[in-house]
Amino acid sequence: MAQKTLVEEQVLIQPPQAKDRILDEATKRGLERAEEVGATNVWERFETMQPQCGFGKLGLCCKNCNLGPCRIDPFGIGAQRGVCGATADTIVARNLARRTTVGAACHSDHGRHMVHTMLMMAEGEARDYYVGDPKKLRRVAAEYGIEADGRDDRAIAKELAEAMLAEFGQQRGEITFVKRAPEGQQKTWRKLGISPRGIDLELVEILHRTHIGVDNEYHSLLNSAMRAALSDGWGGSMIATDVSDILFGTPDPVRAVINLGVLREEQVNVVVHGHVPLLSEMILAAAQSSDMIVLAKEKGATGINVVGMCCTANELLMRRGVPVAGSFIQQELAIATGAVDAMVVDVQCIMPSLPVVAECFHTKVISTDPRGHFEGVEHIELDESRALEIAKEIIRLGIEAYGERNPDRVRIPDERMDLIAGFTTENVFHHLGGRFRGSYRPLNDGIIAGRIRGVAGVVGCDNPKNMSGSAHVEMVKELIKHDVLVLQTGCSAMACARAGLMRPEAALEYAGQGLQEICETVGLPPVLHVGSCVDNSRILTAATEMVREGGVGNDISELPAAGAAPEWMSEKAIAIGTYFVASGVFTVFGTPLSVLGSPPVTRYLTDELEGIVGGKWAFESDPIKAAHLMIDHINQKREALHLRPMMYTLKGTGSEE
Ligand code: BF8
Repeated sequence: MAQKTLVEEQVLIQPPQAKDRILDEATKRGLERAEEVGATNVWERFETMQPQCGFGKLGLCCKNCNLGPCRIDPFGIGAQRGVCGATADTIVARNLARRTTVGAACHSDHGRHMVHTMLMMAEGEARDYYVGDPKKLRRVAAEYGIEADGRDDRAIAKELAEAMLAEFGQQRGEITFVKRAPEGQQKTWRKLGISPRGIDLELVEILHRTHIGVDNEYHSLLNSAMRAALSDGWGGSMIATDVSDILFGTPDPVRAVINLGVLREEQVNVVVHGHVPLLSEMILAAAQSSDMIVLAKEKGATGINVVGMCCTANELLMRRGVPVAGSFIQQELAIATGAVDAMVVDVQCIMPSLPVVAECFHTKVISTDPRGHFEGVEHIELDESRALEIAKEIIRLGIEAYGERNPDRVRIPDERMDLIAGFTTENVFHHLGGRFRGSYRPLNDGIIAGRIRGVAGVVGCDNPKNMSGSAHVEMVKELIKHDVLVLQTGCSAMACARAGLMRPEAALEYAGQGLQEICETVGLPPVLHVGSCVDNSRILTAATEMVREGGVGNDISELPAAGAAPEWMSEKAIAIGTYFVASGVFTVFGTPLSVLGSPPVTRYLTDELEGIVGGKWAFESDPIKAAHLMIDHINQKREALHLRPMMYTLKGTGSEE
């Protein structure tokens, strides 16, 4: 039988039963329990939604104006233009540009919120916050040209916050962190006219361009989308990461535990879920205060157990070693354990179904961000001027709910896994060199000598469409087996942590001999957790440090490196993929972007872009094949750099591959 084209696969092939592809035991147990109690869940809804809209998958549906909705026939038989006259190329490019913009806006608004709080702290209005890393404050301030000598932290923080806030509305020039990128990337962006000028400006401009009858040319639309994404990667996200480090401390490697089994039967369980660490840090502090602990004990609990969900989990994990209850796909299952007393949510990736699942139990869902509301959910808004007080109010609700918990309905899966997290651009490769060789030299030397083949960033969401976390695990195992050191963020990091890949022992169990030797020498896992999704900015700066150290490429596109999001689902992942590609990284997504309806757009993204920005996209749903696309790319880069052949052959095969 003739092989199906990617378009036919998207439109005609039904995905296999979503539930059958769950790898993680706790997730399986959790889902069984959700089904037992009749709680709605993402797998059931995914099945109900089949078949999903083929026009949507291919990017061929347009509802930007009221001449439509229009859709273009992908097989060339029906309509080939929308009512306004837009072609498939225009429609597909406009849709992708808008989705990129939404993702970039989420990260950037998160960054703005962090900066705004830093300003309030500096002006004495947000008294529960303080400068957690004065050295980083001074380093970042220097990049903004702010004088630090002889000034106190708050004065510097105020000036830095004002300078950063101004970059959101900046109309001319370039945002400051563009200067962090290697020269090669900076030149490419300027030549192509995509160096980001101001964060909000780039996002608003895409909304303008994608209105009916403005930008109708797909190259122009896609290049503008790259500019918007760069304003996220080297702007909003990078600001979010750095200000989080300044306020709450730059992470250091920390041991922790992950999976639904971190919930505690005998304690008040408070799950902090979402993205912005401003309230969750306060909740953690409140839960550790003696008045709250006394209150919890009065209700019969032995204590208060704060655990994380989604990227809020990554933020608290990285800096405080707080246990991680779960990733995106596990959020409903946490409630279905019957052991969650309060689930505190802010923004992004919070399933609208949570209150419905919570109705089956005693769980109190509490929304806290002015941007994020739910039907029937109590809203207690974070007011930064009395953050700790609000955090205590929320903890009190959790303690009250604990009093209503029915112990007979509690089923906590007994699965939990150790991990090490807390790696950053500042510390990650210093560990490879040991305490006295704080530079990227050992990493670059390891690559040059053929012990480490290269570096991969594997990031993004988990998704029932692509195997509910197992695609991450399969891909990452294949990469480390081939001596590729893996950096991870987001829910991808959680999937691999659950599978034990973030323990130092994982090097012995799964890594190729070269990577294993290096990991064993310095006691590192072969898979490094570098944080939340805004912390993908750490991967950009780590790549830049590798370039700066020398010997492995003159810019990011020359590095033996690749990126992937095997199970992406969020528009933020599109923005991340776009700024990776625009920064010179070959990037593989597990399901195609919704662009296959336009062969020219697809060709531009997956082929021609490489000659323009140095990076390009690939789409591959099989995680092993996807890993080999990355390995092949890394090998090509090694050859171009005339690096030595890999030092060891692959165990048991007698060949390098
Ligand atoms: O920002 S990886 S599901 S939680 S979008 Fe969301 Fe995706 Fe998880 Fe974090 Ni990122």
